[in-house]
Amino acid sequence: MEYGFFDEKNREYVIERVDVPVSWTNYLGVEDTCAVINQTAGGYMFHKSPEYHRMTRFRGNAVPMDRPGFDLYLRDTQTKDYWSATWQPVGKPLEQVDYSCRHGLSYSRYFSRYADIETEMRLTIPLGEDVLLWDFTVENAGSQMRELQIFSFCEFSFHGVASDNQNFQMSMYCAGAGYQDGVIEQKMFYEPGKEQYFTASFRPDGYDTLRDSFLGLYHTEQNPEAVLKGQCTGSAEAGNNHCGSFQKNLKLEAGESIRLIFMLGSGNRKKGLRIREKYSNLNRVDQSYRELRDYWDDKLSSLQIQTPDKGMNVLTNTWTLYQAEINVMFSRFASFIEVGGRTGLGYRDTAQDAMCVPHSNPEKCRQRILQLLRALTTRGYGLHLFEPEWFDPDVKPEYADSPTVVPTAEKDRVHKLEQACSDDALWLVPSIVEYVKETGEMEFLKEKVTYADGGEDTVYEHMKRILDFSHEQVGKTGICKGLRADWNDCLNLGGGESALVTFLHYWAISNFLELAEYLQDKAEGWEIDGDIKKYRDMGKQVKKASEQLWDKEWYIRGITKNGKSIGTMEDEQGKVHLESNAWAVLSGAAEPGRGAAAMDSVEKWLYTPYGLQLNAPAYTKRDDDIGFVTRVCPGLKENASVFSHPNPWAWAAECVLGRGDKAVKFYDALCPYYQNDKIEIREAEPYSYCQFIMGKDHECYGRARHPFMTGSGGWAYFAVTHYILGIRPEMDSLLIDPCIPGEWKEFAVKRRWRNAEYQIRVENPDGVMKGIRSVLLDGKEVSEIPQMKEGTVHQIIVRMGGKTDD
Ligand code: IFM
Repeated sequence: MEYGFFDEKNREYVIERVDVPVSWTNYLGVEDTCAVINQTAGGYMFHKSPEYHRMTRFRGNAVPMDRPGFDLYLRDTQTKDYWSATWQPVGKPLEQVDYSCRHGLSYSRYFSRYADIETEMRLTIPLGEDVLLWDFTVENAGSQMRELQIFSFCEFSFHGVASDNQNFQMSMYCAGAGYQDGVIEQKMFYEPGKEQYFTASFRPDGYDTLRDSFLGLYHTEQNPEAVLKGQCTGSAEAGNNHCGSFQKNLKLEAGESIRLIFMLGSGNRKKGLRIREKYSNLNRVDQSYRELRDYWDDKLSSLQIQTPDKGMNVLTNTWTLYQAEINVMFSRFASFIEVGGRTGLGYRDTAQDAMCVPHSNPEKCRQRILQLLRALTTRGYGLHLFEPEWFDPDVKPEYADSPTVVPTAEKDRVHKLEQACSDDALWLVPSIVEYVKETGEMEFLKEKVTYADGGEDTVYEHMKRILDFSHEQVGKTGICKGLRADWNDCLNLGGGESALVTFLHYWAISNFLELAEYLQDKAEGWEIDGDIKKYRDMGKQVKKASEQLWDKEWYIRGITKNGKSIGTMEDEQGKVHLESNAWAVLSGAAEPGRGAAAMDSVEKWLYTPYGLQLNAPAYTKRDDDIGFVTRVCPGLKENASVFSHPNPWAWAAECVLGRGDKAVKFYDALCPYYQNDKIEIREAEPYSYCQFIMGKDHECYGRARHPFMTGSGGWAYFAVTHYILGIRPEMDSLLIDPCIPGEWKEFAVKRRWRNAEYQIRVENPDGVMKGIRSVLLDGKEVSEIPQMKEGTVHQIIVRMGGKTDD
């Protein structure tokens, strides 16, 4: 069953049936202010921190779902009938009202048609301003003059998730709201800087600043009393709960329309007045749309693909990059699942996010990498969850005075080794290497950066500490310890050992060596022969140790602290695990014969039409020696669901093996685009990867949960572009080494790299899956593609096939 379609031309997903089974999310804002919204404009907004600087409220996991939001109501003064511009919150029967929603890149548009009245509301946060614009057009599409009233509603927060949800005596009586000069201001009385405003491009005919006055006692957002009566009450008060509600009375002749702009922003009344003036000019509003479009055009144009796989094209060209970018911008703690009660950066997640988009967002990736480097301890492990402000010399801790924050205690706690996850910092090594390959900024490696526990050293030295930490933290077999967790949050091996981390360590060492060897051979001022030798030896040791992980047909997942192997031929539950097998191959540590056998076992045991399960069969008996995974319901999350994030590792692994048909088979299975017509099963939006899809052992097999904020977006993008299409920057050249299904006859990619454009056409006349016969650069055969002059455009024709002698 379909609920909508991809409008490729406009880069929008069009939701035609808005009664989707779960919220279908979009993210507004690309700088400091963000709104998380759904297909009926439910959602919330924050400035910088969803935890400490909430602008609007959200009642997470509540019924009805996803309230409050950014609501507009219409009321016919003659009939007294009322409805909302989005299906919820009024929820008129869908047979009576025509509703639809278009989610685009950093904006959403909502349409309604009811009783000859047509509306469009567009929500967006313009570049350069911390304000949500509600751009509302209402048209009388009938043949009679109509008298209408428009009401807005949003609910202000007490500036923090904790203040909104507990101990109201400490928050409710410190905040107040009032109306003056066309602006509602809400403020914390004695905390300057914590104000927000609501204003509009017109003078209102009524207002409410108190939530309960607008809604009325025993009413909800579905039937606000002010709307029922057709009159706001003019409420204002120090203390209490606050809202932004304006009333506008309209007379519309037949065919007449009017455009009104509502503005909800961070800042005081003075700022509200400035913003009001700015965006009362509709040209400025339209200009802000063009600016945002240009912003995304620029990003998307850094890589565009045209392959025989439609879903791959639509997602990679727009939606998967969008998802990956949103993760880098807002990290993981703002969604309809994570409703903002946690904040900061997760070490491993951020490190992986930063690896995936340095071509489209080098500044943000650089910033994230630096934040992670500063949160690295001198011993070489990263702080699993931290606030960048703790370590950033240029940022004063903005929320340090909040009664809900105890940065010092938290900082001390996370410094302890027992809090360390064994994989966290390892992800950062390839991210740094990717950043350097993308930008060519070799000087970055010499930049001095502080450590979380004092002292400073270069970026290069930080990388070595990371590798050394994993080298020290090994069990008696030489396999890396699992510590608190090892990417899989629910595999808590402690002093037991993790195959995934060992393979990841090997990959990080290989990445580091590629960089170090380049520096030694080609860059000036690097005498690092000693390092190269040391890490080559380390790599050999790791590879040798990893051989013990082989179990006849696949790699085991690890060994518990009590010596039990996990994921063996003998196991009846948790028999085969995706992470260890994909990483054995992807890292290059697996012997060729074993690699292919391991991935065959992955297909045999883990493949489903919705993607690869993380493990199988599901655990059904609690075993704390293995970890929390054995307490999770079978088929959900880490216990045998199709966990999306590691799926791209398997696509990449298949490419390492040269099996493009399997890589794309696995890609297509997970690809949300291909589940657009299965929403009765999938439930979640088809334009975003979700954290997981329920596995075979669950009665709701195929149902997807937790969109957007997952590493799957970044990794899917990375695996498609770097491995399947095989286009990846090296230290000083652009490598093209695809691994595709044999039936693909050709594909094309436009790639911007270091400010030159490469228009690549790959031809596959012999129907091979891997192997390059020739490369033509602007008509001349070359052995590699060098970095070309900035601003130039180049044609590249790559012919796949076996090598010939002629
Ligand atoms: O790797 C983790 C991630 O850090 C948070 N979400 C779940 C993943 C797998 O456990």
